[in-house]
Amino acid sequence: MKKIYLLMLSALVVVLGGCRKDFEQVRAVRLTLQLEFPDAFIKGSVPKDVEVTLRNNITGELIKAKTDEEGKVVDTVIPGTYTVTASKAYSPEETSELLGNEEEIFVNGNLSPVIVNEEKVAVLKLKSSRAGGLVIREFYYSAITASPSYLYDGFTEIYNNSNEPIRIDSLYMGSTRAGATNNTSASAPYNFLTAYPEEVYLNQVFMVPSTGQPRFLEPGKSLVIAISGLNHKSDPNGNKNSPVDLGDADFEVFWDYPTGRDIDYPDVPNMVHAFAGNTAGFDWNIGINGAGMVIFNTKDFDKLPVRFEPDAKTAGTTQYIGIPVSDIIDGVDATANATIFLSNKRLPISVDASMTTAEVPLKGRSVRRKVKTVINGRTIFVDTNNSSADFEVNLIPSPRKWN
Ligand SMILES: [Ca+2]
Ligand SMILES: [Ca+2]
Repeated sequence: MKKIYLLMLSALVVVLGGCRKDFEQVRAVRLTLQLEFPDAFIKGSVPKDVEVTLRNNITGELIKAKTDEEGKVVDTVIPGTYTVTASKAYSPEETSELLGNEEEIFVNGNLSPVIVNEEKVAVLKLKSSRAGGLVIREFYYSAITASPSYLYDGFTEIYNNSNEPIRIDSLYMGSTRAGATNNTSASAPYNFLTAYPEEVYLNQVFMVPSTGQPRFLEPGKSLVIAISGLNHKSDPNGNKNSPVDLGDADFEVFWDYPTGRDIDYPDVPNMVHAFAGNTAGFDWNIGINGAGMVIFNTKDFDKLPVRFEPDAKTAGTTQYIGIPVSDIIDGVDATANATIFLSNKRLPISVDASMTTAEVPLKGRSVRRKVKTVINGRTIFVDTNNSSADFEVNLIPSPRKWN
């Protein structure tokens, strides 16, 4: 028996010797990720216990780890191309030791692509952002197929995830240019991210109307904003395949295009149309391949910069308005499917460290935030400013239903 093993072993050595290159390609190598806090943090602070996810871009395999006492993750991985994301939420008490002031914050970061051929050390510089009490709880953008496709039953639901009422009159919401179906599409990169990393560029912005009286959203309550405020399932203007009734939405988007094709539903009040980057389409076409969706408050909306996309591969007439990242309350970077690289994100890392997806367009699916816990009947949703961790697919979009 021993002889046979020896023979087999020597045969193996010959085989391996003959294709040494192939053998080396599958040998696991050591990857060290060194995380660093933003410069504003107190000198010597170390990002300990930060959740780090490594995704193999080819196999899709996920490796999850937490940083050690030195802010490092050391792992052995098979050579390949990886996407690394990191995020952690800090309580006001924890933040006071790191930044000096007491407020709830997030730190986030990503590296993509990380090409690992041999032993490698990569540094991931984190960014921080404030935690807002308002979050996007659900985002339905993927629409349905029903020859022709029906694109008007989308909605965004905004939720008060805090324990105090939050003012919502004059709250803005807006979307970036739509996502692409693949990484090689001309519309895949969003060149604003490299040129203006501290701003979010939007092509449509709407605002909750203000009557002069403060309007509050209570803890555990939500605001449903419909593309069009009708019962899409039963209304003759809807489509029987739609999964949603938005006849009781809090607001709808009504845009009186020259085409006159959008309908103003009288029972649902209208959002104020604050900015239009173009006038194509018949309603707010967010895009069945997703987009970055954000909510924000800003003081001087009229003074914000308006630009064309720098070095755009697809020249167009659309202009975009730049919102400072510091004004953003919450954002979700929704994309067409799980193959889209982080380099084709629409939102900066400090707004959303990664992306989420309804996986397939035209199947009536949404993305929704995962439930973290329920305290005295009030649901609290996961919020780490990292949508791949915070969100999940909802097979049947469910406005105002989460338990
Ligand atoms: Ca509408
Ligand atoms: Ca209306």
